[in-house]
This record gives sequence, C-alpha cells and structure tokens, in this order.
Amino acid sequence: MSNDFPTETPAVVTCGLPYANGDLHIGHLRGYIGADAFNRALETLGQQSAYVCGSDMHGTPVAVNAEQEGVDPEDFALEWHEQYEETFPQFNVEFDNYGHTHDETNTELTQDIVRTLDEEGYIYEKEIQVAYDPEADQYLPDRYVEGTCPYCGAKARGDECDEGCQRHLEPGEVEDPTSTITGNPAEYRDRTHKFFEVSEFADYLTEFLDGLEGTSNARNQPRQWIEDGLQDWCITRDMDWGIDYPETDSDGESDLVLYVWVDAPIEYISSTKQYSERVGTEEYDWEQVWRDDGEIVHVIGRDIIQHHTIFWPAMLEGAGYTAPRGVAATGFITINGKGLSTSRNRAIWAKEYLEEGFHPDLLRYYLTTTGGLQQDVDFSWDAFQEKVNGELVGTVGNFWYRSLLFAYRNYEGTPEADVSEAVRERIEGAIGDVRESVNDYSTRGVGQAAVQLAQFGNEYIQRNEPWKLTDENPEEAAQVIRDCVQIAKAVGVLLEPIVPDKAQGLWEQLGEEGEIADAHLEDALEAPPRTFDEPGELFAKIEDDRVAELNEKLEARVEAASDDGDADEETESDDTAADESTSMADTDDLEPLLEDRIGFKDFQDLDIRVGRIEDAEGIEGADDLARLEVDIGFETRQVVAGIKQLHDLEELPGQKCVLLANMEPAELFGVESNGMILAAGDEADLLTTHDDAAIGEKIR
Ligand code: B3M
Ligand code: ZN
Repeated sequence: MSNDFPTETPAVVTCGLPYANGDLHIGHLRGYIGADAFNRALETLGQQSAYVCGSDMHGTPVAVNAEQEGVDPEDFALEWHEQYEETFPQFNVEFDNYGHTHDETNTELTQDIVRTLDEEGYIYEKEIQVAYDPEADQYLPDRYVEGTCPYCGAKARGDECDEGCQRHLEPGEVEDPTSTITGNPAEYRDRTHKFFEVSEFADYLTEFLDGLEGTSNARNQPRQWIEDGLQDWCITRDMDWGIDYPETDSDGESDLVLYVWVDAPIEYISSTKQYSERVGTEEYDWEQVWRDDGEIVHVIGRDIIQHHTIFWPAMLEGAGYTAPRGVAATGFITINGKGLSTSRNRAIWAKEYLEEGFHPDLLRYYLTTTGGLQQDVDFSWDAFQEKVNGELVGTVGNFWYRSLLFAYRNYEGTPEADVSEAVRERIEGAIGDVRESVNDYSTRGVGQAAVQLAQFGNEYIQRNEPWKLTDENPEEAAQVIRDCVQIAKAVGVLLEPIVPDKAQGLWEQLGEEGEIADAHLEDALEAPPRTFDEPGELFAKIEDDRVAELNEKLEARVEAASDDGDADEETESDDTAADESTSMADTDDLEPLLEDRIGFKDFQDLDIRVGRIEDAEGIEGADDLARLEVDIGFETRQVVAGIKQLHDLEELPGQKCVLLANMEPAELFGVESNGMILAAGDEADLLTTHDDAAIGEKIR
C-alpha cells in the first residue's frame, strides 16, 4: 500500500468515550489500553499522532443512573469524569487531551456542525410516535423504555438491541414498550422531531467502506446494513439533559436536546481542538486533521460499529469534515470463560487491580497481546500468571537482566565492538514486523515481534555461552555481549508501546537519557551508552498462592452478588468500549433444544476432525461464501463456508478448526465443498480445540 503509516500528514487516535456513570473495569481498560498502545506504536514509527478522548456526559445512560441516585446529572457525570481522568494515567494510558462532551468546546462545535447539516439540507422535521409514561407524565427516550427488538425478538432498550442483534433502534421501533420509571406499559404519542438524512449517504458510505482500514468486523458488518437499506436517523430527544438543538431560524429556544450519539463523537474533534489550542497549531493542527488530510483512527467496542461506520462518517461528510481512515472494533471480554457482568460482580475492576499491587504494564501486556485489538479476550488470574511468568518474567525480563548483568560485570556497560551483521539483521526484521503489525492494526503483532526478539536473544546467549568465552576468547565474548546489549535495547524500544514503564526502566538501566517513549524504531539499532550501572530485575514472578487467593476472592464476590437476590434478573447498565459477552445471550434468543435423543452410535457416525485452515479466499459472485483449504492430517479438503463477510479471510490460514469430514460433498457456486466447517452464532464463531490435539484427531 502506498499510504502506509508513518504518513506525512498527522494522525489522531481516539477511543470510544466512556459514559460518565460508573466504575471502570477491565472491559473499559481493554479499549483504552489497546488504543494507547496503538498510538504509542504509531509514534515509534515516527508518525505524528495525538491520542484523544473524553467522558460521555449526556444521554439516558447518565440521566437514568443520576436519577437513581437522586443527583443532578451534571454533578453526577462530572464526578465520574474526574475519577476517569485520574484512573487512566494509572494504567499508563496517556491521552494528549481528555475532555468531556458537556464542555464549551464540544457544545459549540456540536451546535455548529448540526447547523451546517441543517443549512446543507440534510435535516428535516417529521412527526413520529414517541413512548410516553402517563403516570410519570414524561416522554421515554432511549433507556427510559424497554421492550422487544422488532428485528430479532430479543429484549431491547429504546435505542439499542443490546442483548440481541446489537442494532441501533429508532424511537417508536421497540415493540411492547414499558417504562423503566414506573414499569407500566408505555403509550405512543405523536411528537415532531428532527431527522438526519443518512439514507442520502448510501453511495458515499459504500465507497467509504471500500477504503476503510481497521479490523475486519468494522469493515464488513456495515455493508450488510447498507444493503438492507439505510433509515434516516432521529437526532433529537424529549429530555432536559443534553446539548440543545440549535434553532437556525431564531424563533427562540428549542425544547429538544440532541441525541447523545450526535454530540458524543463530535467530542473526538473537540478534544483534538483542545489539544491543538494547548500546544499551538504549529505543533499540531486540529483543522488540518479534521478538515483536510489527517489520518483518523477510531478504536471502539464492537457494539458501536454502526455509529462509527454509518452515522458518524455520514455526519462528517455532510458537514465537510475528513473521513476516518480506520476503525478498529474490539471484541468482548470474558472472565474465566463467562461473560463479564457488573451486576454479578464478575469483573476485574480498575481500582481493584491496582489495589492488589500489580504493575499496570502487566495488564497492558495481557490485554494487548492476548486479543490484539479485535479478538475476544478471556481473563483469568491463572492465564494472567502464566503469561506474565512465561513471557514477561521468563523471556523478556530474564533476557534483559542476564545480558545487562553480564555486560556490567565484565565490561561495566556496553562492550566496545560493532553489532554483528546477523544480529543487526535480526533486529531489522523485528522492526519490520512491528511496522507491518501497526499497519495491520495489530497490537498483538507488535508484542509478538518484541517478545520473539527477546526469545532469540536468550537462545543467542545460550548458544554462544559467553561465560566460557571470557577467558578462552575475550574478543568473541565482547562481541556476543555487545550483540545482546543491542538486542536488549531493541526489545525495549519495540515493547515500549505495550509496557511503557518497564521499558523506561530498561532505558535507565542502559544509562540512556530522556524517555524511551520518544525513541523511534530506528533507535533500536543505535548503540547504548558505553557504561551503565548494575541492573536490577524489572519483572517479578506471580506466585501460585497469590493466584489462589485472587481466584477465591473473585468467586466469593460473584457468589455474594448472586445471593443479593435479583442480580440475575437485572439488565446490565454498562456502557463500555467492549463489555458484555454474547455468551450471556438470553435463552429466549437461542434455538430450542431438540427433544429427540440420539444414541452414541449415531454420534460416532459423525466423523468430526481437528483441522487447520491452510488457505481462504472469497468465492467470486457469492456474497457470503469463502473457499477454504483445510488440512485434516490425511489430506487437505476444499470446503465452502458462509463466512466471507464475517471473518477476515487473510487471518484464517494457520488457525485450527473443527470439520465434519464425512459430510456429503456438495457444489456451491461451481465450487465443490468436501466437508463442513463448524461454527456457532450469527457471526460464525469458528469452533476449535484449545490444547494440543493433533491435526486429524477425531472429536469424540
Ligand atoms: N459512550 C459508550 C459505548 O456505547 C459510548 C461511546 C461513545 S463514542 C462516541 O460504548
Ligand atoms: Zn435485535
């Protein structure tokens, strides 16, 4: 691609704004840490970039919670906002600007953009039916009403099918509405509201999606929505809390506020503007980014893809702003294999993690390298321990410590020699991998490149045994250690986006000046200072009894919450960048269990095998079908699967899968399918095995 990062023009990385309405947990952190790591990685490439965000203060998610506590929504939201501002840096999440949607910058800019859309003719008025609670004598926007999703039948909120198909719902769409204030059935009443003509942008959006970068879910899902036909979008609400709809024809104050999803993404621009105003437009020009040729990257939860790939780009285009370059949508978080649930207290809370005394970089490493930006992440204290002890302590920390200690003891620092050609090439290879991973929006790739380099370093020491060489061949010993010190530094530079504090620790041990965060990839090849002090160990092992204790605590907490009574019935009110798991699907949404039983023999007749996808490509002319080549040990099978839209085909080769091998062959779009690959759910979640079952092994 011609326009790879780093680009000539400045970038901005944003992360979905947290609603200012409750404690932060691992579901939130995953997004903010992921985006922070991505932004830092961009900067190591030499990309000029800003990382901005802010608290989402408006809307019913905030109003409903404030009301429950009997507090004014503004005071309520501001309090959470301040807490978030303090919490993020504790995880080394460093925003260049962290604002909020209720501040002056955002209020003005929002009204300005809406006015422009109006002047451009994209906004019209229409009478619609709005839910109303006669007892509370109040209209019921969004979360004030619940009912049934008209598309999938799941229980849904007024504006989103949060437990089912994840669609955005327009006012009046939810069926059998009940008021969340009184629990009474709601009435529908006629009201006049403002609409944004999203339907006008269908062609524009199709083209936009063709060029969009980011994760495959964000690039592919919206195509279906466009094909199904775009509806115009109601952008006002009957509420007091929010930004007033700007009246263009000065006939007085509006009694409508803007829908929260109008002013929330505009905070991305407002926050960038505040950053620019602070550092000066010479250094960073928000208008260049947002109105001209900036590289805009949004990191979001996968439940808000529609807002960021349909509504938002249409607004930007309509008002004359720059289109996003990439959208990366994070998957879900599970805890011990079960859906994260705040009402069940099955969550890892930000505060709790820090109070347990763990270094933030450990969680950063776990979250960014387990799931990258897109994949679902399961968190368990056991897996956390395994990853920390294995990769950070065992591979990275061990390599750093042994090479620096050896260098210090024998040479008081970096031995005087040039890095050998082979090692230089190996480091250059790792740098190339990082560059490629960033352009693939893969933080996991960044972490892997660094850790594999450390692994190479360990093997290099082991193979060359410098401790033997110091006497036998001092010159060669110096060469080996010189190489190792360089590898150690390179691992630090490459891993900085993920573990910034620990990398800074290494930087200082090497006697380097300033901040490793300011280093670029090429600095990985620059010699460290000639002398440095005795190093210390940067990572410590997590002991088994700590893990046992943490598991017990978590279990006790979850139990206590379910003893509390109605936790199981409660509707989740979390609004995170990546939150609840689909594994919590209401059983009403599932296909009913079959009554008829089969014998073991019937089961044995199914020849189900462990396979590995070798190749995957779309089938021309078929919207949904892909042709896969699956190695099942004995042979490689060609199968056709309906996953073209749902998976990034390029990422499939190498993945293990499960294949029904004695399925009758069939021909689809002229391609023979010789077996069936097993998957679950609307997004074709591919089945796999999790340990070391060999390719070809039968499933029994
Ligand atoms: N405040 C939180 C969510 O739905 C919402 C994000 C706004 S991003 C502009 O995940
Ligand atoms: Zn639905």
